[in-house]
Amino acid sequence: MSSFDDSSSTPSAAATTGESSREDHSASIGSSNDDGPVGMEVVGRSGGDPATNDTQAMKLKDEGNEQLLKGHYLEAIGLYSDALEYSPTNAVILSNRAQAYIKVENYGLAMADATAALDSDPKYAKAYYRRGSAQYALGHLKDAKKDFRKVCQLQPKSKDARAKLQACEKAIREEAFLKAIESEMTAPLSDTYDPNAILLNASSYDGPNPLMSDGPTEDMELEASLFQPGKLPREFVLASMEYFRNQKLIHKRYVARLLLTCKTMFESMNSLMEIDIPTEPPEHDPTASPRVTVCGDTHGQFYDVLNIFDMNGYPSSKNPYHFNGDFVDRGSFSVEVILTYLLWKIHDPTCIYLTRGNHETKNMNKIYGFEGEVKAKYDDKIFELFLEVFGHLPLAAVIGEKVFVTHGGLPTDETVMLDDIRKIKRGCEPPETGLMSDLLWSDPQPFPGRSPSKRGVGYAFGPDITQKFLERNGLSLLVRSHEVKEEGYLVEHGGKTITVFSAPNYCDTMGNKGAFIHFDKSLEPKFTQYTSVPHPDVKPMAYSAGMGGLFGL
Ligand SMILES: [Mn+2]
Repeated sequence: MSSFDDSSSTPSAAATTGESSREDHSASIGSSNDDGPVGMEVVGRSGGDPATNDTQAMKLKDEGNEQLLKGHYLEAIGLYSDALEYSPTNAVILSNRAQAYIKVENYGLAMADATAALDSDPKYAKAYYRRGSAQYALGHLKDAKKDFRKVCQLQPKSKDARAKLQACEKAIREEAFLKAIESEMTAPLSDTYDPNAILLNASSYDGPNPLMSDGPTEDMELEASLFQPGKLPREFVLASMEYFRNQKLIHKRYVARLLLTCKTMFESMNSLMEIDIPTEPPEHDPTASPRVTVCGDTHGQFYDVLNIFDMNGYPSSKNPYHFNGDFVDRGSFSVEVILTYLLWKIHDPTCIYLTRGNHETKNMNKIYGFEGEVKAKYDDKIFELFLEVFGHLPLAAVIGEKVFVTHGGLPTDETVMLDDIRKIKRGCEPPETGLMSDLLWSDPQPFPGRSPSKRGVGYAFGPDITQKFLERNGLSLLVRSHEVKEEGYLVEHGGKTITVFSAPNYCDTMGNKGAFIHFDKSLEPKFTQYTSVPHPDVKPMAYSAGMGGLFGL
């Protein structure tokens, strides 16, 4: 619980959030959404009796606080926006809306609101706190530190404020340390890490082994050979998924082998994948048209991923899947989700395709749970290997030569060709700007042109930008993910942009459906929607304790 929280606070582990769009929730958000960049002077209903306006504003703010508490972030944003129409420069309301924006990862809007709050009340500590949190999420550690220091000055007795400042200073020191040793230790961990040295004690591990024999083998060469692309037995993948379902973990030695192979494999691929529509239907559904299944964000919701496979069959070369990024964070079964995808990938590289999302990154994993989860379930070395794998994930795909798929959205530079995307250099965290960041972070907007992103990274791109990109590259459709949608998907830009999101009831609070898309050779999208299934009682963000605390979660 954060003492800076105007709306009191959300229950610790359950407080989680969604990336989300405002356009498609206009009914619940209110008309003030169309007002353009937040933080601008809003000319609203002020003009009436000041006392009445104030009462109205406070009433709407209280309603907003109630929604925020329930984890209904979009509704809260709508109510705060309505309140601001009556009291446009109210620092408390602006600061509360900033908090709601942080919950849905709209860091750009959060910073604008917090700054506007400080314009009207330069001594409002909570607004510095909100802006510091947004800066921190964006990796702007030094700016974050300035804001947290200001909070400490304004509230010298607050232990909470000091803890935040210290966490921030620690992160800055860590970053400086990593930079300093970079020159001596240029070799990635994968170059020196030796899975053969990991002891597997047969008496304490009752999980599956890749030979599918009674116990693990001591023949390291044989074991390693099974973790090569195309060699991993399907039975082992299925047995591992079953083991995960029962909340057990396959042995660290297998995970290490898997990650090392995946890193090498992704490294050898281009940043843009070409995926063909199969010529034969899935084995389990021989009368269906041959198809590729595209899924959006799954965010650690392992039991919902199992449900997708129940509905749509296991991955195979005749039933290929494309998971479009954001496999991890938020949901507390992120390890199980990503291991499942990687096991399938090594079983048969043509049965599953993976593109990187903005959550397959170090900064996000620190805040939204995956780092804590891997360290709790395995260790810090395994986490480092995961980061190496993420760094080499491809960034986009073209399905059937016509459908462009990427996690966030389109670059706004109007000369970008597929070949430029194919050649993007990987093996790194996404830079602040440029092609990689645009693909991972951007969102569509309903009106033409480009705008600064509500998130503070990437851009918002209009229908004209989509149209020109598709035309220039001989494509017919953009499929992207990255934003929760009430129906699990949303068609925009005159049918040219589809958002698909596959984590139903996101973070256990959003109430949305999940969806996936089939593309057969007609390349007409066919949607399947579904609701969430029960999962064991581990709340979303349960492993984010360290950094999640920075966000008043
Ligand atoms: Mn995303």
